[in-house]
Amino acid sequence: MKVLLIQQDMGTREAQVPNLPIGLTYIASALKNHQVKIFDPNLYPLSSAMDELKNEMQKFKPDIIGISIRNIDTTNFRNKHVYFNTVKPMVLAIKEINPEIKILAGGSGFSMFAEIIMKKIPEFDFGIFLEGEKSTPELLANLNNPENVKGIFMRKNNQVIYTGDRPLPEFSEIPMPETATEVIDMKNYLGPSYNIIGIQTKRGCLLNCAYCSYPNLNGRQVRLRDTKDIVDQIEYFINQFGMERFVFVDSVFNVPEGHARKILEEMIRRNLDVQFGVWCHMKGITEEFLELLKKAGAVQIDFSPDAATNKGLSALKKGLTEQDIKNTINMARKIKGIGIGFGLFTSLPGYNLTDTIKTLILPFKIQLSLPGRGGGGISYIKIEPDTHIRDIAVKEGLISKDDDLFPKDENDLARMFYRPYSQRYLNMLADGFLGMFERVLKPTAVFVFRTLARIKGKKSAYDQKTGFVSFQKTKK
Ligand code: B12
Ligand code: SF4
Repeated sequence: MKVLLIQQDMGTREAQVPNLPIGLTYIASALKNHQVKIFDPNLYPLSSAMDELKNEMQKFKPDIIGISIRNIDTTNFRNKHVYFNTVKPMVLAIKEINPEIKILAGGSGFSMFAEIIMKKIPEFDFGIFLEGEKSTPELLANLNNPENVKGIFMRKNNQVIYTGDRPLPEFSEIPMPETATEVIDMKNYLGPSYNIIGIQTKRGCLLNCAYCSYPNLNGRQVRLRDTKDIVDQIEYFINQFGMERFVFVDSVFNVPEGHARKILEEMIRRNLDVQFGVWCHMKGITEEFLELLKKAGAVQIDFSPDAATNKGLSALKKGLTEQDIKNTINMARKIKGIGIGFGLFTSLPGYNLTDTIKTLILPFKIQLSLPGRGGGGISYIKIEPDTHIRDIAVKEGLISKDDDLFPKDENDLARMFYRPYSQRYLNMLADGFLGMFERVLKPTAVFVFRTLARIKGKKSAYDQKTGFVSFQKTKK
């Protein structure tokens, strides 16, 4: 069969560099017996993307279409945007070219709201729940008997039905993501940010943070991939496409640590000339491990303590204390020339003025300890389905127990953040402070650090995500 796999259009071209659609490259590798092509509308200007898609359909003449719905919204209170609303217009454009074509949906955003999306977009014939490497080829082989395939949303007698759970695929057995030029043009993803190309070393997360949907999407057991295979993949990307930077997309890279260590040691042994970004957990992190990361090519290490105080850390079930944060900052000070980011939330269960102030000043402490290369981003928790924070929000009357948490638009999205009424004054304080930080303090800090970098004769890199400047060496 001819299968056209399409990435969701983000609906905006500002500040968003198109990421390599990693989920689709894995699906394409699972569909080796079919003729597959990946189309990414985000590579084209917004005004012409749908025409490009129609052209692609006319040229390739697919028998079936798959759409990846990765993001529903920004999950960011200070930049509220609903991405999902571009999906229906894309489906209608597809149907305009071929009204009979079957369309399947998949992706993490889809899986978080599978039944709702199937109901909202009746043109979707099928939905692939969770990881699709096994279920997608099985479905294509059983299009006349889809009910026999587990892990599928489908329609029967005008109702949406689910065919039942299936085990998540064994990650070590899944082939390397498909990157053949007739499937996807990797040259489009060699941009200046390390966030564009993702490399996955494991699936699943052993931790259980109160707000997080990752374990619902990829399981609470970790499924590791062979370390040699991973380094082979990185080396192949470097040699084949000239990849200079990438990001490890794992939930946390250093859990379990032995696996991460083997990958880094192998990268060093092979002397790979590449830079990367990575998320690490603070528990068990050592100066020696940070050094190893740097030696292997890490230019940005992000931590998600998520809370600045013991009260918040315990409410979020992080398994961390304020001391762990301090220790990590102290260790990071000794590892020079590398960006260190800390993700934080304010407005956590039970927060008072002291907790809020401690949260607001932590990014400054980080900046002072790691001048020009340390950053802390503060946001509010977006309440996602099937998470512990959702149960707390229901108990506290913040949302109703029937709330499907699917945002219709930006106004609707606003109420889905954990901002309890009892903390309204604290949140006003935080909003004012964060607004001032965005408009005044951050641009000033960026200016100062860039000037310092210039005086010191070093290159500086400004990170859009963490909003800070680092002195790391950047490749041309
Ligand atoms: C790594 C990551 C990032 C990295 C991506 C780096 C890169 N180059 O790939 C960075 C930091 C850049 C990032 C950014 C963002 N992210 Co992010 N990200 C993730 C994370 C942790 C892993 C994604 C991943 O790589 N998975 C590995 C691949 C192989 O899996 P997959 O894509 O899910 O694909 C599988 C299945 O979904 C399915 N599938 C996928 N598509 C299709 C299509 C078809 C047809 C079929 C059949 C099957 C199928 O099969 C695939 C193989 O098994 C997820 C959490 C998660 N567990 O999904 C969040 C997540 C997807 N991100 C999220 C968000 C919000 C964002 C941002 C919008 C944040 C922001 N405000 O800027 C941006 C958007 C960027 C963009 N352009 O898309 C949210 C989305 C939730 C929501 N409510 O919308 C998630 C779910 C995290 C969360 N908060 O819960 N992200
Ligand atoms: S926040 Fe990170 S460490 Fe915590 S459960 Fe989610 S993916 Fe795992």
